[in-house]
Amino acid sequence: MQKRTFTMIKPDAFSKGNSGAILQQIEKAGFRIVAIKKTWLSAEKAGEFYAVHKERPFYGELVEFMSSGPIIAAILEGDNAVESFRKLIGATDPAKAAEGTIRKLYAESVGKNAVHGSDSDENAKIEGNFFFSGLEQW
Ligand code: FUP
Repeated sequence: MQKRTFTMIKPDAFSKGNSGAILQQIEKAGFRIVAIKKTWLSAEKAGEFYAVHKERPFYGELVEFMSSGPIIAAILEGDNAVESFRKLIGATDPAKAAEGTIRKLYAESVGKNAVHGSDSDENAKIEGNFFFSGLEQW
C-alpha cells in the first residue's frame, strides 16, 4: 500500500464553484496535498488519460466532457491513500454513492461525477506522472 493517490476535480464541479468545498473535505478527511494545479485538458490529452476506456461506448462522451472546461489535478498523501480516497468520493454513479461522500454531495450523473480517484497504486503513479513531473517518491 502506498501513501499517494491522484485526483481531479472535473469540469462539472469546477464550473459550479465546488472546488474549494471539495478540497476542504479532502483535507478534513486527513489527506495532505502534495501537488496541485488548475489546467484545461485538450481532447487529445483527455483521450490519452482515459485510453484504457477507448473501447467503451461512453469514451467519446467522456473525452468531450473532460475537455469541456478547466479541472484541478492533484496528488494526495494519506494512509492507504488509494482505497481510503475511493471511499471518500463514493461510487461512480452518484445515485449509488454513500451519504456524505463527495460524489453524493456534488456529482450530477455517472459521467459528470465531480471527481476522479485512482483505482490502484499503479494507476495513481501513472496518472500523477501524467500531470506532474519530478516527483520521484511514490
Ligand atoms: P471511477 O473509477 O469511479 O471513476 O469509474 P470508472 O473507471 O468505471 O469510469 C471512468 C469514468 O468514465 C467515470 F469517471 C465516468 C465515466 N463513465 C461514464 O461516463 N459512463 C459510464 O457508464 C461509466 C463511466
